[in-house]
Amino acid sequence: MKRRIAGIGGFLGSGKTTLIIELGKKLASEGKKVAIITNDQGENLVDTNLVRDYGFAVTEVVGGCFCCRFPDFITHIHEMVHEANPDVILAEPVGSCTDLLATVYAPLRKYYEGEFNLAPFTVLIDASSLLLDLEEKRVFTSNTPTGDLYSWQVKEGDILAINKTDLVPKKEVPKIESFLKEINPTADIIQISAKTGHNLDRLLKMLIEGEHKPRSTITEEIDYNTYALAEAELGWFNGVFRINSDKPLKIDDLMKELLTEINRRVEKSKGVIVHAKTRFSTKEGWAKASLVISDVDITGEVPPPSKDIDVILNIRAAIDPVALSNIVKNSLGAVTSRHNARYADWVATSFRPGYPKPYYRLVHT
Ligand SMILES: Nc1nc2c(ncn2[C@@H]2O[C@H](COP(=O)(O)OP(=O)(O)OP(=O)(O)O)[C@@H](O)[C@H]2O)c(=O)[nH]1
Ligand SMILES: [Mg+2]
Repeated sequence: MKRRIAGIGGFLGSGKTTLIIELGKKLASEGKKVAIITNDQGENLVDTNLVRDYGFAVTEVVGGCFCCRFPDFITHIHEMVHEANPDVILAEPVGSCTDLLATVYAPLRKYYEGEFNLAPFTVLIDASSLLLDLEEKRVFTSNTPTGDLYSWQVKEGDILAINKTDLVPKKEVPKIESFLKEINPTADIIQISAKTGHNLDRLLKMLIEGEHKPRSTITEEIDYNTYALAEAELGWFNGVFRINSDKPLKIDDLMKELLTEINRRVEKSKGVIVHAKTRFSTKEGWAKASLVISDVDITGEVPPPSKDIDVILNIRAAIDPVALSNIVKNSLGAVTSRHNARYADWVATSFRPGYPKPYYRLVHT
């Protein structure tokens, strides 16, 4: 039996994990077995734990993107196929990654044709971020390495799913569509909201019934130096720690306070958080909080106040990674001391992603 692999890409914070969970729930309700593969440059991932929280079979490729760690990607998929026997595998590449058609889709088609069939490659667009950007002509729309990376992501989508449409006025969406069409005239464009569920049935149908086809329309060559510069503009922080207190602490307030404090300090250092996400868990449950463009959004069923909280924190920000790590530590110190609490068992890494060196690169195949 051939399994279907659906790649769900898109920039950091565009809603990939949220969408994957929602699509996974829909597939499961139709009796299909779903497995998910997540990916990051570092370890200790909020996304992997979150997907597991929702009960899905999950595996992760850490320490580099699917393209640079293609053998790991395949080994992990094979293990998951053996353990979970999935009909559909939903794959989330790192949000700062591109050139995935040549480095992941083409090798899958060439060397694993008998095992997998490929759904159209979906690229998510955060409608609210892009709209802000279009209005102020900032990061994604400008002639910067990040703007270039973003364009490549858009160019690669068989499907461009404009996500978070619940956050933008309807009359503004055509602006986004025409921006996308100019970069990628052949993609199927669909407006969705992973949060409200808008158009997800339609998108799922496209993913289950459609086929990824080799894209002869991409004729230019990606410039890996520019791509590497874009990735290197970001500081990466992945950490785990525990918060202990003599009195029970309110989980949602604490998550908000921590992310807001970190954001305030990053802004003070002239940095910008692209996506900060955290998972707080207690004996009684878990919740996730995300900060994209300064707003904190909480998902999951927030557990009751607790004295012992396990935290995973992942941040991608335009700031020096060492400065970022110090900011996280200082913010955590400030927030815990405000509540007469303490933090312990701190394990963290911070770094800039290295130069992308894909294992395979098969162009126009
Ligand atoms: N309002 C709204 N929020 C959304 C939607 N989709 C995702 N979000 C929120 O956007 C934030 C980021 O979502 P994620 O699913 O973590 O994004 P991601 O693309 O997986 O992020 P990275 O893995 O860090 O690249 C979360 O707070 C989500 O709840 C949507 O359709 N509408
Ligand atoms: Mg994610």
